[in-house]
Amino acid sequence: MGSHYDVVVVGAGFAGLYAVHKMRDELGLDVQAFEAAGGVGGTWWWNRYPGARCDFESIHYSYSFSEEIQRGWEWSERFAGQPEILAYLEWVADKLDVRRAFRFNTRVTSTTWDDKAARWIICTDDGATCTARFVVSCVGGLSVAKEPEFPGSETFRGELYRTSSWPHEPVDLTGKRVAVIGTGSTGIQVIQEIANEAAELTVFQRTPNFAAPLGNEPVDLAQRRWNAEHHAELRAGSRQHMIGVPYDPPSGPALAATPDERRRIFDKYWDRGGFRLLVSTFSDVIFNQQANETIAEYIRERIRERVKDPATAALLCPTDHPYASKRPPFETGYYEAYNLPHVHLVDVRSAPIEAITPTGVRTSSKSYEFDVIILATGFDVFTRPLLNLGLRGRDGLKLEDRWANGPTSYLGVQIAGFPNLFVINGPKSAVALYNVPLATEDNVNFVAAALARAIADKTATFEATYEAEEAWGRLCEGILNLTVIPHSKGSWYMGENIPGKARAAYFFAGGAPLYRAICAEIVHVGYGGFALDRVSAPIPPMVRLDPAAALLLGSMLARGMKPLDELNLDEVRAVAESLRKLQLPGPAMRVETVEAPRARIYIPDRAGPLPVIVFYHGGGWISGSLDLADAPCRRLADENGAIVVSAHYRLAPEHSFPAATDDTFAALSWVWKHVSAYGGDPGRIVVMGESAGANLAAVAAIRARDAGIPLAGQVLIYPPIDPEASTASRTEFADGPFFTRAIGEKMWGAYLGGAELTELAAPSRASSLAGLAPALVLTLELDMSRDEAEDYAGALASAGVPVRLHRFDGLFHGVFNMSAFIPRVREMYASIGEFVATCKEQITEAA
Ligand code: NA7
Repeated sequence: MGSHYDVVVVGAGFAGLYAVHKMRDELGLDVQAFEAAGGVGGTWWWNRYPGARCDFESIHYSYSFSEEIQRGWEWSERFAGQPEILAYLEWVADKLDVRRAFRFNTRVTSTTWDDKAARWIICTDDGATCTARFVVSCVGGLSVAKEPEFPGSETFRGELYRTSSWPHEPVDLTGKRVAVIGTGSTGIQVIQEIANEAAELTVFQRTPNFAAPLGNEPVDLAQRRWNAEHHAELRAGSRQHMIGVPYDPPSGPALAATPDERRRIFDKYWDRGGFRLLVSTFSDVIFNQQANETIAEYIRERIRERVKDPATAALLCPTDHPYASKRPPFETGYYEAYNLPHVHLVDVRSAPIEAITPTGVRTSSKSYEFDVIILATGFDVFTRPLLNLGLRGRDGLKLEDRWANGPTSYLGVQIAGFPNLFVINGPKSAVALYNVPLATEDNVNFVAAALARAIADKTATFEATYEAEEAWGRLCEGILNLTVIPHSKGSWYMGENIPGKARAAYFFAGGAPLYRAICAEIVHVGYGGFALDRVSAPIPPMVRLDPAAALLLGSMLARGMKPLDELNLDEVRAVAESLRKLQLPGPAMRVETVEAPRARIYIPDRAGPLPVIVFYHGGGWISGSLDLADAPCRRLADENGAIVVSAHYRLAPEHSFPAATDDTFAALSWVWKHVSAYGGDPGRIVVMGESAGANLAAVAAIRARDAGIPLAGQVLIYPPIDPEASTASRTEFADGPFFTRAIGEKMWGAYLGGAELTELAAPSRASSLAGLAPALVLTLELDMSRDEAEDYAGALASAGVPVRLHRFDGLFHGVFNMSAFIPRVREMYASIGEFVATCKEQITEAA
């Protein structure tokens, strides 16, 4: 056995260079690195094809960790070409002096876990073996080319090139008949670059792509310097942006805009170039097929404007997949290339390529002759580069067996069963939709912190648990299913570009802010979801989120939402009112207002007498309004065929306890006496509230019992019950998601205003709960008030009150007001509907 190291790093791209620097220079570890290529650069070492360039601006597609590196390099183009990016990475490698950590031209062939010694055994293709406590894979996601499906390439008598292993010496295409197979990002870059060089260029296209302008241009000297000097302000906010670049936020949903507004916004971002067309136009294009079609048709129109021959234009217009369901490519003069007389487009969807022949390409309908064939047919993404490391984990577990049904991982960083193996930008990481250098730095930093922790604690094994991996997999899949991405056909996004490969979620599509927040939470709770020396820490709340709730939280983070407890009173009130934008609109109906007590009465167009719901809005007793409750009350009235009275109450701290409970009880008493005038049945009143409003509803139910007001039911939607409750959920969800213990305490404090805690504030303190109206208690898994609400439901049941308890997994406090973005809120309405219907029956039976 050869040498032993603390860490073996594999790969010398963006990830490998930074990982070596971080582990060796910052953690002081003994690091050996391997790279199959002859030098540093990763993707940018291999992909030397004509026209190769990045499609995030170079000022963003570069490292951010070092002030010196950011200041020291000036980019000559907005989107640098491959030679400049490679030169940059070589310059960085020299600056960090990391080359000496690498053995180049050395491929790792097997990586085997030795459980007894708690270390990895790494074999390389030069016959050497070494061992390491940790392996950090920096092999990249798109680093293994797809195997060509057509036979005969070895028989071709001309020159055959693959874009992903392009020769280092110049390739002269002048005067030659050239074929390009593939029209993904790579094919498009090659085609537009060589169109003017080749004598004849024939493009074999199977699926047309939605290419949009890149917007590349040279950067003059003064601007270059300015960019280097002002990197901090240029990059500010990048990490809080969904895709890791500080582009404009979108202008709301496309479906809410007029055709003219849509055109104006699409034009604006079409001209500004790159991913802006996707992320700065409209918020729904990636989520809603109908919205997506507006942008898809816009791009098709632009293609038809640019390509002169209508038949060729038609062939270039994608119609079988939504925009951005495949990785969107960007172009510079791509479509104009097809106006050149010597550029030909061949549709190999209708007549597939059958073989490469000694003289060219044969499709099912025709043979073509070429001097040069260029294969731009894509990559076996994410899984193949790791499989090629020959990984065997605990008990000889082979990675190919583990991944037989598709990749599994936790955060994309670890794979259960493979202790001490860390992956930078692995399958199910955020990298596919997150500016690569920043995604890379985030992952390397996370891994370095994990290593530091393991070393400090003398932890022999650090690994993801199977349960955490499953939860993460569910979240990745759930989020992806909310987007149009699964509607792509043949995309590497879904693993579908490789025949026989498992169709799965290969990446986390929740965006950078959410991914970063989840990683931060995992660290904060002591590596939740990981097992250190086989002792596992619980999976943190954010990993257990309902996918839609996760996405909503991600977009709040991207909009710079501060934790609620850091907001002042006016800001909390503004946030509460802003929740209205997250609600589904309520149906139109007759609404009456009364002033004493102040209330809105929602009256559906049904024959009465109707059941009655008295509703109290949420907002922590300090915020919220009848406006906030408007859409929910309309929906409750419509779905339940009920008169809904939405009752105003005075807010703290201006009006502390008992103002709110007095107001809400007064409203209930008024309803009992007067609701028949509005078509309501005073014998069928259900008192209902959300959050603090649910606390008020519970108290109102007690006061109603004591005052002899008959209630048919009480619906408590995640009620806070007692500020002094000491429950597991208060601890577990103290930091959210969304609603924190600190804001909860502030709200209770403001409401009570120093008053003594009695049953009129904390209903569980009532001397007796017997004789209360039947209750429906809705609780949320990821809510700090969950346990006190469930305990209250238990106490009601013990007192003989009929109780239904319904807990919703994956949801956090406040979601009742987020129905437009969290579809499962409809389950809460359904539960309420069933309960209210039962209340009717009870009363009917009693009558
Ligand atoms: P892509 O995006 O996977 O594109 C590969 C292209 O090759 C695509 O047009 C494929 O058509 C085509 N292809 C693959 N196999 C065949 C066969 N058998 N016949 C005809 N055409 C075929 O890879 P790229 O290298 O362009 O881009 C990869 C990433 O690099 C890119 O997303 C950026 O992140 C950077 P299909 O669509 O499958 O019909």
